[in-house]
Amino acid sequence: MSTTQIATPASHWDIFCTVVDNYGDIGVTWRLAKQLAAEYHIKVNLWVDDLHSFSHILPNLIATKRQQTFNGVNIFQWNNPLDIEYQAGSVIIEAFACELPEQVKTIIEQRHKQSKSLAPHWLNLEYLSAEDWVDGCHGLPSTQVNGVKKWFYFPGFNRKTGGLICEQHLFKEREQWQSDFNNKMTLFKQLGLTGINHHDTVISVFSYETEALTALIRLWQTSTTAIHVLIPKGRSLTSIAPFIPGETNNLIPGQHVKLGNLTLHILPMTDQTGFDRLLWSCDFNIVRGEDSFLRAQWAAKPFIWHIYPQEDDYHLVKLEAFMKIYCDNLAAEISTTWCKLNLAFNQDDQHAVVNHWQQLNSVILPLQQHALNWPNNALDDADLASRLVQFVKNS
Ligand code: TRH
Repeated sequence: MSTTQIATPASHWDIFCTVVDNYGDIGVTWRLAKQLAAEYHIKVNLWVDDLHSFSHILPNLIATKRQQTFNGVNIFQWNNPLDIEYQAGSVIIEAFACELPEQVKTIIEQRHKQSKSLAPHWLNLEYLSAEDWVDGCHGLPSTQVNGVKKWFYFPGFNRKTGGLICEQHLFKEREQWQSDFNNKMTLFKQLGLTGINHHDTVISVFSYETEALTALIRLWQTSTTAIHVLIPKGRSLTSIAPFIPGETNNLIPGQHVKLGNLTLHILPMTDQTGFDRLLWSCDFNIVRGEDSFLRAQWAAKPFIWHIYPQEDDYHLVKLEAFMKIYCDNLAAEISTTWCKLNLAFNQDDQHAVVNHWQQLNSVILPLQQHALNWPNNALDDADLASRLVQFVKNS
Protein backbone atom coordinates (compact mmCIF):
# COMPACT_ATOMS: atom_id res chain seq x y z
CA MET A 1 0.00 0.00 0.00
CA SER A 2 1.27 3.45 -0.77
CA THR A 3 0.88 6.36 1.61
CA THR A 4 1.93 9.92 0.88
CA GLN A 5 2.20 12.96 3.12
CA ILE A 6 2.07 16.52 1.93
CA ALA A 7 1.82 18.58 5.13
CA THR A 8 5.21 20.13 5.82
CA PRO A 9 8.36 20.06 3.72
CA ALA A 10 10.96 17.76 5.26
CA SER A 11 14.56 18.84 5.44
CA HIS A 12 15.98 15.76 3.79
CA TRP A 13 16.92 15.35 0.10
CA ASP A 14 15.61 12.57 -2.12
CA ILE A 15 17.71 11.16 -4.94
CA PHE A 16 15.99 8.80 -7.39
CA CYS A 17 18.08 6.50 -9.55
CA THR A 18 17.16 3.83 -12.06
CA VAL A 19 19.94 1.45 -13.01
CA VAL A 20 19.82 1.48 -16.82
CA ASP A 21 22.65 -0.96 -17.36
CA ASN A 22 26.17 -1.12 -15.95
CA TYR A 23 27.05 0.74 -12.76
CA GLY A 24 27.46 4.37 -13.82
CA ASP A 25 24.06 5.74 -12.84
CA ILE A 26 24.16 4.23 -9.39
CA GLY A 27 27.91 4.93 -9.16
CA VAL A 28 27.43 8.66 -9.63
CA THR A 29 24.36 9.01 -7.40
CA TRP A 30 25.95 6.93 -4.64
CA ARG A 31 29.07 9.13 -4.67
CA LEU A 32 26.94 12.27 -4.52
CA ALA A 33 24.67 10.93 -1.77
CA LYS A 34 27.66 9.94 0.39
CA GLN A 35 29.30 13.33 -0.04
CA LEU A 36 26.15 15.33 0.73
CA ALA A 37 25.70 13.30 3.92
CA ALA A 38 29.36 13.40 5.02
CA GLU A 39 30.30 16.97 4.14
CA TYR A 40 27.01 18.90 4.29
CA HIS A 41 25.23 16.84 6.97
CA ILE A 42 22.24 16.54 4.70
CA LYS A 43 19.90 13.65 5.39
CA VAL A 44 19.79 11.85 2.05
CA ASN A 45 17.26 9.23 0.96
CA LEU A 46 18.56 7.35 -2.06
CA TRP A 47 15.85 5.48 -3.99
CA VAL A 48 17.23 2.75 -6.26
CA ASP A 49 15.26 0.40 -8.49
CA ASP A 50 17.92 -2.34 -8.68
CA LEU A 51 19.70 -3.10 -5.43
CA HIS A 52 21.27 -6.22 -6.89
CA SER A 53 23.36 -4.15 -9.35
CA PHE A 54 24.08 -1.65 -6.60
CA SER A 55 25.48 -4.43 -4.40
CA HIS A 56 28.35 -4.96 -6.87
CA ILE A 57 29.80 -1.60 -5.85
CA LEU A 58 28.53 -1.74 -2.26
CA PRO A 59 29.17 -5.37 -1.32
CA ASN A 60 27.60 -5.07 2.17
CA LEU A 61 24.26 -3.98 0.73
CA ILE A 62 21.50 -6.57 1.13
CA ALA A 63 19.68 -6.68 -2.21
CA THR A 64 16.44 -8.00 -0.69
CA LYS A 65 16.15 -5.39 2.07
CA ARG A 66 13.73 -2.53 1.45
CA GLN A 67 15.51 0.02 3.61
CA GLN A 68 19.06 0.17 4.98
CA THR A 69 21.67 2.79 5.89
CA PHE A 70 25.28 3.04 4.75
CA ASN A 71 27.65 6.00 5.10
CA GLY A 72 24.81 7.98 6.68
CA VAL A 73 22.63 7.58 3.56
CA ASN A 74 19.20 5.90 3.76
CA ILE A 75 18.93 3.52 0.84
CA PHE A 76 15.45 2.46 -0.27
CA GLN A 77 14.31 -0.17 -2.74
CA TRP A 78 12.31 1.89 -5.24
CA ASN A 79 9.39 -0.12 -6.59
CA ASN A 80 7.00 1.48 -9.01
CA PRO A 81 4.44 2.47 -7.73
CA LEU A 82 6.16 3.40 -4.47
CA ASP A 83 5.19 0.91 -1.79
CA ILE A 84 6.90 2.66 1.12
CA GLU A 85 5.44 5.59 3.02
CA TYR A 86 6.87 8.62 1.30
CA GLN A 87 7.47 12.04 2.70
CA ALA A 88 8.90 14.39 0.11
CA GLY A 89 12.23 16.02 0.84
CA SER A 90 13.08 19.68 0.40
CA VAL A 91 15.13 18.73 -2.67
CA ILE A 92 14.20 16.01 -5.13
CA ILE A 93 16.83 14.91 -7.62
CA GLU A 94 15.93 12.66 -10.52
CA ALA A 95 19.18 11.24 -11.77
CA PHE A 96 19.73 11.10 -15.53
CA ALA A 97 16.12 11.89 -16.43
CA CYS A 98 14.68 8.87 -14.68
CA GLU A 99 10.90 9.12 -14.44
CA LEU A 100 9.81 10.08 -10.90
CA PRO A 101 7.03 7.97 -9.35
CA GLU A 102 3.54 9.45 -9.84
CA GLN A 103 3.11 9.88 -6.07
CA VAL A 104 6.20 12.05 -5.94
CA LYS A 105 5.10 14.21 -8.86
CA THR A 106 1.65 14.59 -7.26
CA ILE A 107 3.20 15.81 -4.01
CA ILE A 108 5.40 18.31 -5.83
CA GLU A 109 2.32 19.70 -7.60
CA GLN A 110 0.18 19.79 -4.46
CA ARG A 111 2.86 21.59 -2.52
CA HIS A 112 3.33 24.06 -5.34
CA LYS A 113 -0.42 24.72 -5.36
CA GLN A 114 -0.42 25.34 -1.61
CA SER A 115 2.47 27.75 -1.83
CA LYS A 116 5.46 28.06 -4.13
CA SER A 117 7.77 28.24 -1.12
CA LEU A 118 6.54 24.82 0.05
CA ALA A 119 7.36 23.08 -3.21
CA PRO A 120 10.52 20.95 -3.14
CA HIS A 121 13.39 21.95 -5.42
CA TRP A 122 13.07 19.55 -8.32
CA LEU A 123 16.29 18.91 -10.21
CA ASN A 124 17.33 16.65 -13.01
CA LEU A 125 20.99 15.64 -12.69
CA GLU A 126 22.36 15.18 -16.20
CA TYR A 127 25.23 13.14 -17.61
CA LEU A 128 28.73 14.64 -17.65
CA SER A 129 29.94 16.08 -20.93
CA ALA A 130 32.70 18.49 -21.92
CA GLU A 131 30.74 19.78 -24.93
CA ASP A 132 30.34 23.58 -25.26
CA TRP A 133 26.53 23.59 -25.26
CA VAL A 134 26.50 22.40 -21.64
CA ASP A 135 27.50 25.90 -20.44
CA GLY A 136 24.31 27.37 -21.87
CA CYS A 137 21.98 24.66 -20.59
CA HIS A 138 23.22 24.23 -17.04
CA GLY A 139 20.83 25.65 -14.46
CA LEU A 140 17.93 26.27 -16.84
CA PRO A 141 14.40 25.63 -15.56
CA SER A 142 11.70 23.89 -17.48
CA THR A 143 8.10 24.61 -16.49
CA GLN A 144 6.05 21.45 -16.04
CA VAL A 145 2.28 21.06 -15.91
CA ASN A 146 0.71 23.23 -13.21
CA GLY A 147 3.59 25.67 -13.33
CA VAL A 148 6.07 23.61 -11.31
CA LYS A 149 9.69 24.21 -12.28
CA LYS A 150 12.22 21.47 -12.85
CA TRP A 151 15.85 22.60 -13.01
CA PHE A 152 18.47 21.03 -15.23
CA TYR A 153 21.77 20.49 -13.47
CA PHE A 154 24.69 19.70 -15.75
CA PRO A 155 28.05 18.55 -14.36
CA GLY A 156 30.97 19.96 -16.29
CA PHE A 157 34.52 21.19 -16.49
CA ASN A 158 34.18 24.96 -16.07
CA ARG A 159 32.55 27.60 -13.91
CA LYS A 160 29.46 27.90 -16.08
CA THR A 161 28.56 24.29 -15.32
CA GLY A 162 27.60 22.30 -12.23
CA GLY A 163 31.15 21.04 -11.62
CA LEU A 164 32.59 17.59 -11.00
CA ILE A 165 32.02 15.17 -8.14
CA CYS A 166 35.06 15.28 -5.87
CA GLU A 167 35.17 14.85 -2.12
CA GLN A 168 36.84 17.61 -0.08
CA HIS A 169 39.88 15.64 1.10
CA LEU A 170 40.24 13.30 -1.87
CA PHE A 171 43.36 14.85 -3.40
CA LYS A 172 45.15 14.94 -0.02
CA GLU A 173 44.29 11.29 0.60
CA ARG A 174 45.46 10.32 -2.87
CA GLU A 175 48.74 12.22 -2.45
CA GLN A 176 49.40 10.50 0.86
CA TRP A 177 48.59 7.12 -0.66
CA GLN A 178 50.89 7.62 -3.63
CA SER A 179 53.74 8.99 -1.52
CA ASP A 180 54.43 5.54 -0.04
CA PHE A 181 54.70 2.53 -2.37
CA ASN A 182 53.88 0.20 0.54
CA ASN A 183 50.25 1.30 0.22
CA LYS A 184 49.87 -0.10 -3.26
CA MET A 185 51.79 -3.26 -2.40
CA THR A 186 49.52 -3.83 0.61
CA LEU A 187 46.44 -3.28 -1.54
CA PHE A 188 47.65 -5.77 -4.16
CA LYS A 189 48.22 -8.30 -1.39
CA GLN A 190 44.73 -7.70 0.03
CA LEU A 191 43.31 -8.30 -3.44
CA GLY A 192 45.10 -11.64 -3.56
CA LEU A 193 47.54 -10.56 -6.30
CA THR A 194 50.86 -12.33 -6.34
CA GLY A 195 54.12 -11.84 -8.19
CA ILE A 196 53.95 -8.04 -8.55
CA ASN A 197 57.22 -6.26 -7.82
CA HIS A 198 57.42 -2.60 -6.93
CA HIS A 199 58.87 -1.52 -10.30
CA ASP A 200 56.66 -3.66 -12.54
CA THR A 201 54.22 -1.85 -14.82
CA VAL A 202 50.68 -2.23 -13.52
CA ILE A 203 47.65 -1.41 -15.68
CA SER A 204 44.01 -1.56 -14.57
CA VAL A 205 41.34 -2.40 -17.13
CA PHE A 206 37.67 -1.53 -16.60
CA SER A 207 36.38 -1.20 -20.16
CA TYR A 208 33.57 -2.46 -22.37
CA GLU A 209 34.19 -5.22 -24.92
CA THR A 210 36.64 -4.12 -27.65
CA GLU A 211 39.12 -5.74 -29.96
CA ALA A 212 41.45 -2.84 -29.25
CA LEU A 213 42.00 -4.38 -25.82
CA THR A 214 42.66 -7.79 -27.40
CA ALA A 215 45.30 -6.15 -29.59
CA LEU A 216 46.96 -4.44 -26.63
CA ILE A 217 47.10 -7.70 -24.67
CA ARG A 218 48.76 -9.32 -27.68
CA LEU A 219 51.31 -6.50 -27.72
CA TRP A 220 51.96 -6.52 -23.96
CA GLN A 221 52.60 -10.24 -24.22
CA THR A 222 55.79 -9.47 -26.13
CA SER A 223 57.09 -7.01 -23.52
CA THR A 224 60.66 -7.46 -22.33
CA THR A 225 59.74 -6.15 -18.87
CA ALA A 226 57.04 -7.32 -16.46
CA ILE A 227 53.51 -6.02 -17.04
CA HIS A 228 50.54 -6.82 -14.82
CA VAL A 229 47.02 -6.18 -16.05
CA LEU A 230 44.39 -6.02 -13.33
CA ILE A 231 40.87 -6.77 -14.55
CA PRO A 232 37.82 -6.62 -12.31
CA LYS A 233 35.34 -9.36 -13.29
CA GLY A 234 33.06 -7.95 -15.97
CA ARG A 235 32.75 -6.94 -19.60
CA SER A 236 36.48 -6.54 -20.34
CA LEU A 237 36.94 -10.27 -19.91
CA THR A 238 35.19 -10.94 -23.22
CA SER A 239 38.06 -9.18 -25.00
CA ILE A 240 40.73 -11.19 -23.26
CA ALA A 241 38.95 -14.52 -23.85
CA PRO A 242 41.39 -15.58 -26.63
CA PHE A 243 44.18 -15.68 -24.02
CA ILE A 244 42.30 -17.58 -21.35
CA PRO A 245 42.07 -21.35 -21.34
CA GLY A 246 38.42 -22.35 -20.74
CA GLU A 247 35.41 -20.12 -20.15
CA THR A 248 35.97 -16.52 -19.00
CA ASN A 249 32.71 -16.88 -17.04
CA ASN A 250 34.40 -19.45 -14.86
CA LEU A 251 37.27 -17.16 -13.90
CA ILE A 252 37.59 -16.60 -10.20
CA PRO A 253 38.85 -13.34 -8.64
CA GLY A 254 42.43 -13.90 -7.54
CA GLN A 255 43.12 -16.17 -10.53
CA HIS A 256 45.91 -15.17 -12.90
CA VAL A 257 47.14 -16.17 -16.36
CA LYS A 258 50.81 -15.75 -17.29
CA LEU A 259 51.69 -14.98 -20.93
CA GLY A 260 55.44 -14.37 -21.14
CA ASN A 261 56.21 -11.22 -19.17
CA LEU A 262 52.54 -10.31 -19.06
CA THR A 263 50.31 -11.48 -16.22
CA LEU A 264 46.54 -11.05 -16.37
CA HIS A 265 45.02 -10.90 -12.89
CA ILE A 266 41.28 -11.30 -12.31
CA LEU A 267 40.00 -9.03 -9.56
CA PRO A 268 36.84 -8.98 -7.48
CA MET A 269 34.71 -5.86 -7.73
CA THR A 270 35.19 -3.77 -4.59
CA ASP A 271 33.44 -0.78 -3.10
CA GLN A 272 34.15 2.66 -4.56
CA THR A 273 36.87 3.49 -2.04
CA GLY A 274 38.66 0.29 -2.96
CA PHE A 275 38.25 1.03 -6.65
CA ASP A 276 39.69 4.54 -6.22
CA ARG A 277 42.71 3.10 -4.42
CA LEU A 278 43.20 0.61 -7.22
CA LEU A 279 43.33 3.48 -9.74
CA TRP A 280 45.75 5.41 -7.51
CA SER A 281 48.02 2.33 -7.36
CA CYS A 282 48.36 1.60 -11.08
CA ASP A 283 50.69 3.21 -13.60
CA PHE A 284 48.01 3.42 -16.24
CA ASN A 285 44.23 3.01 -16.08
CA ILE A 286 41.75 2.03 -18.76
CA VAL A 287 38.37 3.26 -17.61
CA ARG A 288 34.92 3.79 -19.07
CA GLY A 289 31.50 5.44 -18.71
CA GLU A 290 31.28 8.47 -16.46
CA ASP A 291 32.31 7.80 -12.88
CA SER A 292 35.42 5.67 -13.42
CA PHE A 293 36.42 8.14 -16.15
CA LEU A 294 36.39 10.94 -13.60
CA ARG A 295 38.06 8.89 -10.90
CA ALA A 296 40.90 8.05 -13.31
CA GLN A 297 41.44 11.79 -13.67
CA TRP A 298 41.45 12.20 -9.87
CA ALA A 299 43.98 9.33 -9.69
CA ALA A 300 46.43 11.67 -11.46
CA LYS A 301 47.72 8.90 -13.72
CA PRO A 302 47.62 8.59 -17.52
CA PHE A 303 44.50 6.81 -18.79
CA ILE A 304 42.44 5.69 -21.76
CA TRP A 305 38.74 6.57 -21.66
CA HIS A 306 36.49 3.93 -23.20
CA ILE A 307 33.41 6.08 -23.57
CA TYR A 308 29.89 4.59 -23.35
CA PRO A 309 28.89 3.89 -26.99
CA GLN A 310 25.94 5.87 -28.33
CA GLU A 311 23.86 5.80 -31.50
CA ASP A 312 25.36 7.33 -34.66
CA ASP A 313 28.76 7.41 -32.95
CA TYR A 314 27.70 10.47 -30.95
CA HIS A 315 30.06 9.31 -28.20
CA LEU A 316 32.98 10.26 -30.46
CA VAL A 317 31.78 13.88 -30.41
CA LYS A 318 31.82 13.75 -26.61
CA LEU A 319 35.24 12.14 -26.64
CA GLU A 320 36.63 14.87 -28.94
CA ALA A 321 35.16 17.57 -26.68
CA PHE A 322 36.93 16.12 -23.65
CA MET A 323 40.21 15.55 -25.48
CA LYS A 324 40.16 19.18 -26.56
CA ILE A 325 40.03 20.51 -23.02
CA TYR A 326 42.33 17.85 -21.56
CA CYS A 327 45.01 18.65 -24.14
CA ASP A 328 44.52 22.40 -24.12
CA ASN A 329 48.01 23.25 -22.83
CA LEU A 330 49.83 20.10 -23.89
CA ALA A 331 52.64 20.06 -26.43
CA ALA A 332 51.41 18.89 -29.84
CA GLU A 333 53.42 15.67 -29.82
CA ILE A 334 52.01 14.52 -26.47
CA SER A 335 48.49 15.56 -27.24
CA THR A 336 48.48 13.89 -30.66
CA THR A 337 49.76 10.60 -29.30
CA TRP A 338 47.31 10.53 -26.39
CA CYS A 339 44.31 11.56 -28.51
CA LYS A 340 45.07 9.08 -31.27
CA LEU A 341 45.46 6.32 -28.71
CA ASN A 342 42.07 7.14 -27.20
CA LEU A 343 40.42 7.37 -30.60
CA ALA A 344 41.88 4.08 -31.75
CA PHE A 345 40.69 2.34 -28.60
CA ASN A 346 37.18 3.72 -29.03
CA GLN A 347 37.06 2.84 -32.71
CA ASP A 348 38.16 -0.76 -32.08
CA ASP A 349 41.14 -0.10 -34.34
CA GLN A 350 43.61 -2.85 -33.49
CA HIS A 351 46.40 -1.66 -35.71
CA ALA A 352 46.25 2.00 -34.63
CA VAL A 353 45.91 1.25 -30.93
CA VAL A 354 49.09 -0.83 -30.98
CA ASN A 355 50.92 1.78 -32.97
CA HIS A 356 49.97 4.65 -30.64
CA TRP A 357 50.62 2.64 -27.50
CA GLN A 358 54.16 2.05 -28.74
CA GLN A 359 54.57 5.80 -29.23
CA LEU A 360 53.35 6.51 -25.72
CA ASN A 361 56.77 5.64 -24.32
CA SER A 362 58.35 8.74 -25.81
CA VAL A 363 55.81 11.09 -24.16
CA ILE A 364 55.00 9.21 -20.97
CA LEU A 365 56.93 11.51 -18.59
CA PRO A 366 55.24 14.78 -19.61
CA LEU A 367 51.93 12.93 -19.84
CA GLN A 368 52.38 11.76 -16.24
CA GLN A 369 53.17 15.34 -15.19
CA HIS A 370 50.06 16.57 -16.99
CA ALA A 371 47.94 13.92 -15.26
CA LEU A 372 49.28 15.24 -11.93
CA ASN A 373 48.43 18.87 -12.73
CA TRP A 374 45.06 18.19 -14.30
CA PRO A 375 42.81 17.49 -11.26
CA ASN A 376 43.14 20.97 -9.72
CA ASN A 377 42.69 22.66 -13.11
CA ALA A 378 39.62 20.59 -13.91
CA LEU A 379 37.98 21.18 -10.56
CA ASP A 380 38.19 24.94 -11.06
CA ASP A 381 37.85 25.75 -7.34
CA ALA A 382 34.50 24.11 -6.70
CA ASP A 383 33.25 20.55 -6.79
CA LEU A 384 29.76 19.46 -7.83
CA ALA A 385 28.30 18.97 -4.34
CA SER A 386 29.31 22.44 -3.15
CA ARG A 387 27.98 24.05 -6.35
CA LEU A 388 24.77 22.03 -6.05
CA VAL A 389 24.15 23.09 -2.44
CA GLN A 390 24.72 26.71 -3.48
CA PHE A 391 22.47 26.30 -6.53
CA VAL A 392 19.64 25.04 -4.33
CA LYS A 393 20.11 28.00 -1.95
CA ASN A 394 20.02 30.46 -4.84
CA SER A 395 17.12 29.06 -6.83
O1 TRH B 1 29.39 1.04 -15.45
P1 TRH B 1 29.62 2.09 -16.44
O2 TRH B 1 29.85 1.63 -17.79
O3 TRH B 1 28.41 3.09 -16.45
C1 TRH B 1 27.85 3.65 -17.59
C2 TRH B 1 28.10 5.12 -17.71
O4 TRH B 1 27.90 5.83 -16.54
C3 TRH B 1 27.24 5.70 -18.82
O5 TRH B 1 27.42 7.08 -18.88
C4 TRH B 1 25.81 5.35 -18.52
O6 TRH B 1 25.01 5.85 -19.50
C5 TRH B 1 25.70 3.86 -18.47
O7 TRH B 1 26.51 3.37 -17.41
C6 TRH B 1 24.28 3.45 -18.21
O8 TRH B 1 30.90 2.97 -16.00
P2 TRH B 1 31.13 4.03 -14.83
O9 TRH B 1 30.35 5.28 -15.07
O10 TRH B 1 32.55 4.17 -14.71
O11 TRH B 1 30.56 3.36 -13.52
C7 TRH B 1 31.17 2.30 -12.89
C8 TRH B 1 31.01 2.42 -11.38
O12 TRH B 1 31.43 1.23 -10.74
C9 TRH B 1 31.84 3.55 -10.78
O13 TRH B 1 31.12 4.22 -9.76
C10 TRH B 1 33.02 2.83 -10.15
C11 TRH B 1 32.33 1.57 -9.69
N1 TRH B 1 33.21 0.42 -9.40
C12 TRH B 1 33.39 0.04 -8.09
O14 TRH B 1 32.88 0.70 -7.16
N2 TRH B 1 34.16 -1.04 -7.84
C13 TRH B 1 34.77 -1.77 -8.80
O15 TRH B 1 35.46 -2.75 -8.50
C14 TRH B 1 34.59 -1.33 -10.16
C15 TRH B 1 35.29 -2.09 -11.26
C16 TRH B 1 33.80 -0.25 -10.43
